[in-house]
Amino acid sequence: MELWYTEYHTNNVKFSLKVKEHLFTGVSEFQKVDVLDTYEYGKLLTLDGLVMVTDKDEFIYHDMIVHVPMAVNPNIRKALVIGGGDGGTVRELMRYKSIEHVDMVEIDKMVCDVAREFFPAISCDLDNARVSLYYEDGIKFIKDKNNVYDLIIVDSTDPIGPGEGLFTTEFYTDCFNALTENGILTNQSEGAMYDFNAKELVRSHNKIKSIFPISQIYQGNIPTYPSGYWLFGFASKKLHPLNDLQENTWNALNIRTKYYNTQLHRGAFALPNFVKEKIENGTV
Ligand code: AG3
Repeated sequence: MELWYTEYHTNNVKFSLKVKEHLFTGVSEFQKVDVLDTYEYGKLLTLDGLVMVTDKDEFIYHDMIVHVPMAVNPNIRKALVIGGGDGGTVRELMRYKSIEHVDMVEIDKMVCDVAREFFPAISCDLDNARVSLYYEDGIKFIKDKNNVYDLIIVDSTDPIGPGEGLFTTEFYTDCFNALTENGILTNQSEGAMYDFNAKELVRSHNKIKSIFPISQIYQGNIPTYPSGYWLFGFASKKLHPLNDLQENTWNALNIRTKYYNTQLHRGAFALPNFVKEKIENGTV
């Protein structure tokens, strides 16, 4: 008998992976958490049935959400990660000696527990001495923070369920206030191919660009996310993702990455016309 996991990317598109074993299923206060062992992508973590990470392609997402802002400001000392319970984002941040401290706020402890048990290579820095882990609602956590973080990474789910409040104007305004003068915000911004994702991309970008002087979208290829083509947001008070790219400084750090490099950094901001149009027009 064959066992397959399926995520509906739209009502008319299914994405399926052949499964060796269903390793974990649990229902937390916030969502349904599952771990599956798949033939092609290794272990897979899903939340409410949607792909979050797989062993095989997680490096792409985590490289892009972390190294892009770090190469624009390699002097980042204090960072905040909202969501990211699997630990991949924190793992990449910990590769910079210059980072003094990371606050990570994950609403659902079950995600971290499951990551520790089934994804040791992703969760390996959750207990790093430079990381403070809070099992709290990121929306509340950030409210009273002023001028504290050089970098905020919103490593969220899709804007349905517990991730929804992380796509609001109020939340982005709180991020703006929590950032220092050179502060950068990166977030996962959904996709552009399917309407559901594209609507969220445009909606969140419209909000962020009304708050931050600099706001740009960049891309990465993530085979297990809807359409395999995914987008990220880069927003900041001062630093431009291309004009301020510290190419030589970043390369001198000698951080070995599997996806990111500074040439790709430039290319990531060169968007296809169909995406540019949606973003510029502010509609899908
Ligand atoms: N964050 C999830 C991105 C959205 C995926 N969407 C989907 N499969 N429909 C990933 C967290 C990784 N740290």
